[in-house]
Amino acid sequence: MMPKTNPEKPILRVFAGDVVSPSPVWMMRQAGRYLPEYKAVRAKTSSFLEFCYTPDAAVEVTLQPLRRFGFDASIVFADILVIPDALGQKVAFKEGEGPVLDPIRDLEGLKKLNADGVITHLAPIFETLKRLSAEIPKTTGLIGFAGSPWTVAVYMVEGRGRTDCERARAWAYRAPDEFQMLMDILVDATSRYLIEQVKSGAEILQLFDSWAGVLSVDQFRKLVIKPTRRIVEIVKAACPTVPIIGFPRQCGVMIPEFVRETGVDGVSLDHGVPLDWAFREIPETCVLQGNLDNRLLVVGGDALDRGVDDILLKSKGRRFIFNLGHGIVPETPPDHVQQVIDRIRGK
Ligand code: 1CP
Repeated sequence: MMPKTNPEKPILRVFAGDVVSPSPVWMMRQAGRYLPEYKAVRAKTSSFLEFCYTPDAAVEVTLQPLRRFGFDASIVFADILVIPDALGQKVAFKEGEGPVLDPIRDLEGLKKLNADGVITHLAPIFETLKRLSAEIPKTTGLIGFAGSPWTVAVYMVEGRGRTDCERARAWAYRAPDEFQMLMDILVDATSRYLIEQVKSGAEILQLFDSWAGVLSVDQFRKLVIKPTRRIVEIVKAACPTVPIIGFPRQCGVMIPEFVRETGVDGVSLDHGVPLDWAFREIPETCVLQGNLDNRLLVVGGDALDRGVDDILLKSKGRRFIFNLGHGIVPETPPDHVQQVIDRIRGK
C-alpha cells in the first residue's frame, strides 16, 4: 500500500488506501476539440506535435478543463506518439485523418530507431509538467502518461490509426525476435520517459494500451503483460511510491490476470467491463477506474444520469476513480461533462 503522500488530494488518498466519497473524477481526453477554448489555442499552431512541444500552449490547454469543471486530476497535454517521434520515426497528424507515420516493417527500419536522444527530445513535456505542478490547484492530482509498447508499436508498424492491427500482429508471429527488438526499444524509452515525468512533477502515471484487445491470449501475455510488468518494475525501482494505472482496453476476462501479473496499482476499465464483476475478480489492492460509455456523454439527458447512477451504485464504498471507458469525443457538448460532475458530487 502507498504511503499517504498528500492527504489534500482525493485521488492520491484513493491510492493511499482510503475509500473517498464522492469518488474523485477525471476524464480521458479531458482536454481537446470538444472545448471551444481548446480549438482557439490549437488554431495558432499548425503542427500538432509542435503544439505538444510548446509548454505555454500545453500548460494552457491542460488547465482549461480544470477551470471549467474542477476535475480531481489533470493529465499533462501530450500524445502517445511522441515516443516514435523521439526515436526518429517520421510522425505527422493530418486534419480529419489522425496520425500518419512512415511505417516500420522490417529489421532495416528497426535499425534506424535511435533511443539516445529521447529524453532531450521530450524536454518540453517535462517543462510543461514542472509548470503544471506549480499551477494546478492543491487538491488536484497531476497525471503523466505514455502509450504501452504494444499500442505504440501498432502505430509504428501500421503507420496510422483506425486499423485492425493486421501487420503488427502478423510480424509478431512471423518474426518474434525482430518484434521483440521493437518491444525492448519501447520498454526502455517509455520507462525512461515516465521516470523523467515523475521527476518533473507527475504524481500518478497512466499507461494507455488502446489496442490490447486485438491479441490472442498468448500474444496478450507476451506483448501486453510482459512489457507492462517490465515498465512497472523499472519505474518503481526509480520512483517506488508513484501509483501506475494500466488501461488494457477491451481485454475483458484477461484483466484480472493483467492486474495480478503486471503489478499496476490501478486499472482503467472500458465500458464493456461489468463493474460488479471487476470488483469481485480484481483484488482490493488495485484501484478501479472507469467506465462510463463516452457515447452516453454525447447523448446526455436522462440516459446519461442513469449511466452515472449505475456506476455510483456499483462503486459505492469502494476505492474508485470515476472516468470514461475511453476518451471524450469531439462532438461531446461540454454541458454534459458538467452534468456528470454535478451528479457525482450531488449538486
Ligand atoms: O486535432 C487535435 O487537436 C488532435 C486531437 C488529439 C488530442 C487532443 C490527438 C491526436 N491527441 C490528443 C491528446 C492526447 N492523446 C492526450 C492528452 C489530452 C487529454 O487526455 O486530456 C492523451 C492522453 C492522448 C492519448 C492517445 N493518443 C491515445 C490513447 C488513448 C486513446 O484514445 O485510445 C491514442 C491511441 C492516441 C493516438 C492519437 N492521437 C491523436 C488521435 C486522433 C489519436 C487516435 C488515432 C486513432 O484513431 O487511432
